[in-house]
Amino acid sequence: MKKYLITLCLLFSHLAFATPDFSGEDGYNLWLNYRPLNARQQQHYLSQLGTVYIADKSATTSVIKDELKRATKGLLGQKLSAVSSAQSAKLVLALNNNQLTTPLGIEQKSLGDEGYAIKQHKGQIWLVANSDVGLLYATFDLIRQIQTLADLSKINKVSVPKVKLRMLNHWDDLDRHTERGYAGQSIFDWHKLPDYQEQRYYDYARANASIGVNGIVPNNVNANALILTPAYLQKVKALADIFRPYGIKVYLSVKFSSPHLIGGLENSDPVKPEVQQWWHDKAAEIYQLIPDFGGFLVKANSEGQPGPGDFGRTHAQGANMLARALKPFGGNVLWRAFVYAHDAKAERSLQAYNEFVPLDGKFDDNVSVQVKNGPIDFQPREPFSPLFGAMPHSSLAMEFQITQEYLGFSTHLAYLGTLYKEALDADTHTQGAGSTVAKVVDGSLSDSPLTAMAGVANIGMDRNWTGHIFGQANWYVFGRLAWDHDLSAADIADEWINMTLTHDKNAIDQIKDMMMNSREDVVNYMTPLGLHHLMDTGHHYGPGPWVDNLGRADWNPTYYHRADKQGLGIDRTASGTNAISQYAPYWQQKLANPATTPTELLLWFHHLSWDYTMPSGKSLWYELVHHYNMGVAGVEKMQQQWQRVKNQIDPNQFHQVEMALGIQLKEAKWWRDACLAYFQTFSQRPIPEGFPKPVHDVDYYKSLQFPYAPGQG
Ligand code: BDP
Repeated sequence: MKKYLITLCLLFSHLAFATPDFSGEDGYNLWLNYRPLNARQQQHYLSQLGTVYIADKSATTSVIKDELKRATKGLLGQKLSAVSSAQSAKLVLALNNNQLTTPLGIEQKSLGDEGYAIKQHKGQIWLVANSDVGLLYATFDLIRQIQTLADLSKINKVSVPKVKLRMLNHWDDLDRHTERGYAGQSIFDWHKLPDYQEQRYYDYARANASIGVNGIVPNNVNANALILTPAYLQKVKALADIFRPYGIKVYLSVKFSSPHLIGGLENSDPVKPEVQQWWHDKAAEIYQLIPDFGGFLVKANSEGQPGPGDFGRTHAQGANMLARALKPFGGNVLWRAFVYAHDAKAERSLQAYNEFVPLDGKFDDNVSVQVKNGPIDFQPREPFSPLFGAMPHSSLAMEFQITQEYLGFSTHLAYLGTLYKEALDADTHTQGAGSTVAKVVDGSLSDSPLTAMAGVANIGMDRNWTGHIFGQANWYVFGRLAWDHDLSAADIADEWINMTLTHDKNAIDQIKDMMMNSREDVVNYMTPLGLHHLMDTGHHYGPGPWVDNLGRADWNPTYYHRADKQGLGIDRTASGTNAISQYAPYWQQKLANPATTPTELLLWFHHLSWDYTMPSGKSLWYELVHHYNMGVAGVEKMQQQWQRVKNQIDPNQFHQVEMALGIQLKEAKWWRDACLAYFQTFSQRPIPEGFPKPVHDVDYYKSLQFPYAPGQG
């Protein structure tokens, strides 16, 4: 009997060991994961916050109360007791303009519509704002302070967003397919709306409000005109009603040819009075349903989408026509600058600048031109787009991609905080040193008061929302930087880890190190040293540097890397495409010469010989091989680091990331081997000693097919 028992125990212990535990937190709660603090910490915060007074009553205050309840019950083991006077409360939430005069002497103006203050005052903690949405932001900040174990005893902060419109752009189709989405179907169930209102919508709104996102576009920029039909507008209204108390406005992607497609007009030429009238009437219809509707996002004359160019009109004429329809109701137009015209002779990286800079100053004041961070298309690394700084009389919005179309879908760990910061901190030198992209975007370097930052969402129906647990960090960091671009990527990573995964100091250090290096690892094993656009066709999954047979020259990777017997890289100096002429003189000078070009962008701007001597003293070929291998080594290191934190992470979350890292390593090697095998056919040089040779020949890598890779356009 005893023997049996021992065998049974051994069997079960073995099973427990071998089977991952998927019963714990699976990521659904995101960073609003209110796990209980330890008893000492709970005691500490309860003594500071035990009783609460909330002065105002509104739909948003209900959200505040619910969230405070949920957070304190989870984190502190009990909810705060509500009291009926500010004097008797430890925690006071008050509108600055309320009859209840706050004792803090905060100037109302300094907080604006959405800013807030959190101040310790004579043993009380005050949350003060001019609006209830400001108070909601303050509440989420206070919760974050607790989740990150901050000291509240001397808290004294004022926080005001640096950018006005902080938006998520979903590239979600009405049939729930998500273009470039890798986390399952769209969360927006258009078929069941308006009547069926998923819990997810509320949790999505909470998550967005917690990071300050105040606008969402639920439908794809490759828009379906149906979204503006009465039946769909009812569905949009249902979403807007849900999101309103969270301070979130709904915008829509619209198809420029809607007047023709759903309005029955002969065409959609923006100078025609009947077309203008159609948009005016449509705007009035929308605002009747949704009084705080945000406005329109437009992809026009780009990748086959219709636009004003179809009638010989400019982007400004098209954008202003829509802006004038929205203006009486306070709406805005986000007009995308992601254009490369079908007939353009200019090299692709030049085209957005060529089309838009001549229009500087011609856009109405409720239009923002939405520019991707780099001149091509969300590559793992690009220089900043030369449009930033080149249109000082226009509002320029930043568009980042949060979904990892070009950085490993949802199976690669790539923390994008470092990418976003690199872009925002880049110095355009357009108005002297210090003219950073961030200052263009936050309006300090332009005469337009409209400021905006958009992120292409990575959200879907997967239980953990983003496919990869660490994809959540990219949603999080986008929101935090849109609020305040001066925050550092490392500090935001620190917050996110504390809130989402663990409070263990050593584990935080390991995980932060993984995150901070992860994007560079991806750059190294995919597109090092300024290479770009090497991905395979259509789905963009995996390497395809050999592709040279697509309908347009600038869809082919060969157009961008220009590998030949002599060397590698595209010459964008005066002897080549002269794209450097679009940058300020400071950069023109630097970029004209490989020796003064930042190494990480070398092959973006120069075609260099395989034997070119790199700053390290080694040849270009050697450094290329070295970088591809550094990328792979980086993933191996992440795997080791992750194993080290195993005991500090919820098993379910741990296993998800563990499995994804396994895929990432396989795919990093695949990228390295496929690219090096291919480039070697030009360089005709051996793989330097000490580095592994590609496992297969190029033909093998070329033969791989992925007809069902997710997210195709
Ligand atoms: C590209 C995507 C494509 C999008 C396009 C865009 O591959 O699916 O429609 O960007 O930004 O990166 O409009």
